[in-house]
Order: sequence, then structure tokens, then C-alpha cells
Amino acid sequence: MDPYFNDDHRALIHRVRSFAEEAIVPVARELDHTSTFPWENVRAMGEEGFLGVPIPKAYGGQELDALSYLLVVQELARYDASHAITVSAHTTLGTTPILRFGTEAQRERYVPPLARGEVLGGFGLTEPDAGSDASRSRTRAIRENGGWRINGSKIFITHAGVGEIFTVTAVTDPERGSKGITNFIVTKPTTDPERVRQVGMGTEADLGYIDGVRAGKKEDKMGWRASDTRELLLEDALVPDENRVGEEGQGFINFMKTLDSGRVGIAALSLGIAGGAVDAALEYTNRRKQFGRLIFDFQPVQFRLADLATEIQAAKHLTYHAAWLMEKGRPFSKEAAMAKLFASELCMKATIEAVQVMGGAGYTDEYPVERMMRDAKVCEIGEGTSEVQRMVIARHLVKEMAEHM
Ligand code: COS
Repeated sequence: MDPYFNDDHRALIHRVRSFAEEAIVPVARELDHTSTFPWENVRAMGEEGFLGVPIPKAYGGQELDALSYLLVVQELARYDASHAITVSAHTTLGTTPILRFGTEAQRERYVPPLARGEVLGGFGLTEPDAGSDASRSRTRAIRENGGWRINGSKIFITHAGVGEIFTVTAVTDPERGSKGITNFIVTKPTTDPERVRQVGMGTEADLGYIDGVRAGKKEDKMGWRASDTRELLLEDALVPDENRVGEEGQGFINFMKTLDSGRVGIAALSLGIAGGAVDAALEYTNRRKQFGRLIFDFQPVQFRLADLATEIQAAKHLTYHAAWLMEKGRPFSKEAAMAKLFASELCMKATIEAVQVMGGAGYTDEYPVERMMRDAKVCEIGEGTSEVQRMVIARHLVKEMAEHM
């Protein structure tokens, strides 16, 4: 029995697994092959409340704790990482910046449709010349008629096509570096009008779309193929000042805070993939025989799976500890980076090992581990590469050392 979970957490895990087995398992392979966004399942996840797990009820959410949210992401990823990143990017990146840093009017207008899963959201930070070095943003916002004229391009943006509400960064004072960056809410219509009409969610025309905000080319990705990733273009977009989120110059720091939570989400997603891969390998090696005995009965296979199970347990402690700090409102930036670093590198390793012990079968799409292996790679890249996580951790170590001197 896991000491972190209460009965509500256990019931939630059960509910997510039942949903995934019924709705995701039958279609995950096809969605991956065709790189199709799973609109029906997204609507169903909205109905289940999975698109607003930690959001207060007053704003249309479920008002569950941080661990509940992470468990939803983790359990979805056990079956399909694309569904999990859709929930994670929509919730942490798409919804929480407005909830945490927005005005009451912004919260009331934008959070309920997001938390109820009526429209999808995202956030726009990365640019062609500003990836790991996120404060090098070139997207420019210039004051005009009491609003802001914004020009620039955001790349690798989850939901840039399917989504309608985004919080983006733009430079409002180029002289001030990371302190000259501000956040704005921008809106655009979904790129899938016919599909959203069929499924009955995904668009909200009275959001009032902003001219000049549009999605660019869809990325053809190695993994997370059923999630939507595109460029988000801001072309002479006139954004009213009432869409500014937080104070001028606070945009970079607010996005860094958002990414701290996002990184714990990626740790949970990585844990889900790793757990799914080890389960698949355990099941297969306890069924298939070679040289007259079960593959699992070869000690090197047992040792590999035992090591992975141990490391998954360690990753759980790191991730749930970061969640606990987050829930208590304590600093958790270092712990988030540690959890994300360890869990994402573990999920890459676990999926490679799962394919290896399953041999030829693991390498085919008859089993989900080859997809998991492709899905794992981006966990070491998205929401800050492993190198960025190590930079963040190292900076905390130096700071802590200075504090203790
Ligand atoms: N919480 C609160 N404040 C933070 C913060 C955090 N997690 N991280 C940085 N800040 C603050 C710093 O304290 C600093 O403020 P002061 O000047 O008042 O001290 C300010 O933000 C600038 O921070 P820093 O100097 O560390 O910025 P750098 O330009 O050196 O960037 C890294 C730091 C590399 C850590 C940052 O750019 C980063 O995380 N890059 C990766 C971005 C990323 O994850 N992209 C993926 C997006 S995909 S969704």
C-alpha cells in the first residue's frame, strides 16, 4: 500500500485506469500512426473532470490536491503519453498562469471554459532563438492606443492548432533583459472547426478572437504524436491592456514559476511511461519461453527489471515529495528539477530496456513499448532539457552553500 495515497487518490487511480483501458487502449496505436488529435477522448476527459483537476470549483475545476492532478497525468501516461501531455500542458501551462497571475476579471472570463474542458489552452515561451535560453525572447510588444501591438513567433507550442486560449511572453522593455518580459493572454479559433462541431467541444466564439494570432505548421514528431504541437504566430496582433497578465516585467519570472509546476507534471508523466513499460516487459517475459524456460527466469532479465522497479520507486519519492512541497506552498523549484531530471532519464532507460528484454516483439507495434520509447525521449527535452534541470539544481546548490557560509 502506497503511503502517499488516501482512499480518494486510490479511487482516482482506479477511475483513470478504467477510462484509459476503455477509451485509450483501443485507439492509441492508430492515433500514433496517423498523428491524430483525439478529440472524442479529450471531450470525454473534460467530462471526467481531468482537464481541471487542481483548479478551484469556483472557476469550474475539481479542486483536488496537487497529488491527484499528478496521478491523473501519471496514470494516463501509463497507457498513452499523448493523452497525458494534453492534460498536463492544458492544465499547468495553459490554465494556471491565468489563475495564479491574472486579474479576477481574467480568471472569471478564461479559466472556467478551460477547467471544464470546453476549450483547450497552452502557453507560448519558446522561440526560434530562445529555447533553453528562454529570456532571449524576440517577440515584441509595443504600446499602441492603450493596448499592445505584438509581433513574433512561438515554436513547439502544445495546442497551438487545436487550442483557443494562450498565455505568451513578449518583450515590453528590451533594455531590461529578463525583467523586460511581460505575459499576455491571446485568443484564436481552433484549427479543427469541423471536428469540434462533431464532438461538441473545443471552441467558444464569444472569447473574442484576436486578429493576427494564428497557428503555423504542425510538427511531425518522433513521439507524443497524438498531441498537437505547432508554431503560434503573432502578426501585428493588437492585444488590449486588459489581457496583460501580471505586472509589466514580471512575465519571465511568472513563466519560470509555471514551469516549476510543469516539471513536476513531466516527472509524473515520465513515471507513468516507465511504469507502463516495465509492466509490459514483466508480463511478456513471464509468458514467453526461450531455451526451455521463461525469459524472466534468466537472471540478467530479473536484475534489469529489479533495478528499474527500484529506480521507479526512487522517482516516485522525488516526484511526490515535490508535489507535497507544491501543495504546502513551500519552495520546490530545485525539487521539481530533480524529479523531472531523474524521472525523465529513467523513463528513457526503462523503455529502451523493455524493448530489449522483449526482443523482436518489443520492436514492433504489436506491443506499446516501441511507442513508449519514442514518447519517452521528449520527456528529457520538453519543459526544460536535462541540461537545464542540472543548471537549475546546480544554481540552487551554490545558493544554499552561500546561505550556510
Ligand atoms: N521561480 C522564481 N523566480 C525565478 C525562477 C523560478 N523558478 N527561475 C528564475 N527566476 C528568477 C531569478 O531569481 C531571476 O530574478 P532576479 O534577477 O530578481 O534574481 C530571474 O528570474 C532571472 O533568472 P536567471 O538569471 O536564472 O535566468 P537565466 O536567463 O539565467 O535562465 C534558466 C535560467 C536557464 C533556468 C531558464 O532560462 C530556463 O528554465 N530555461 C529553460 C526554459 C524551458 O524550460 N523551456 C521549455 C519550455 S517548453 S513548455
